[in-house]
Amino acid sequence: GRQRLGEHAWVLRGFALPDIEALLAGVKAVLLAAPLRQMHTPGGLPMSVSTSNCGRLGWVSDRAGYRYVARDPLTGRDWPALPAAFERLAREAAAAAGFDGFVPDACLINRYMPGARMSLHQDRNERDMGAPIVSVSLGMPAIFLFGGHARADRATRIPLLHGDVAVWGGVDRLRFHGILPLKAVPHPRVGERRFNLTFRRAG
Ligand code: MD3
Ligand code: FE
Repeated sequence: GRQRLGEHAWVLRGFALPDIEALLAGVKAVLLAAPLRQMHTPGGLPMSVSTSNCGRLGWVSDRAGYRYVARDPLTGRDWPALPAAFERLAREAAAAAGFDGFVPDACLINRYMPGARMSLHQDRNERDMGAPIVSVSLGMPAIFLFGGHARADRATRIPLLHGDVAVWGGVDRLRFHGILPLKAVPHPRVGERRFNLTFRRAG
């Protein structure tokens, strides 16, 4: 089913389930070439989430700020290419939410262990704010915070489960959002972790 969160924000329940094995194989291959690492905020604090990227551009954060770069600073090489299953899923999910022609050039992989969280923030480092963001949840469940356009706006709590895909664009693209600290509820296939893939048009 398709659950509407905002004018241009949708959760597609279980949309990725038919492709789960291809997606997990893609995550495994990408993380072999571009290992997970803990980024630091521009303020110098380590994030509780570990990250990597695939696609032409990858999101990084350090004392110099948040930005997209073509090379992995850890290996000095280009980020691994987007696996075909990633690109197709992102395009099909965007179309199902009314965004035809979405071609992502960046995929951020976030890995949450129990207790990891992401505090309320906006995604404003992408050049093309007309393109949506597509997010795929794999593994342990999480509670997503869907806020408004000001940090102080009340946030709605939305569970995101293994296989759910969320799509955000248009007027909802700059909403504040976050993830509550994860509970340790081992997933039968993925174990005690959650992966979130976010597909963007960054360049
Ligand atoms: C709503 N990741 O990487 S994805 C991020 O589950 C991020 O790892 C979270 O926020 C995660 O920046 C949430 C869902 C998401 C992504 C972008 C959004 C929701 C959004 C942009 C605007 C509004
Ligand atoms: Fe975000």
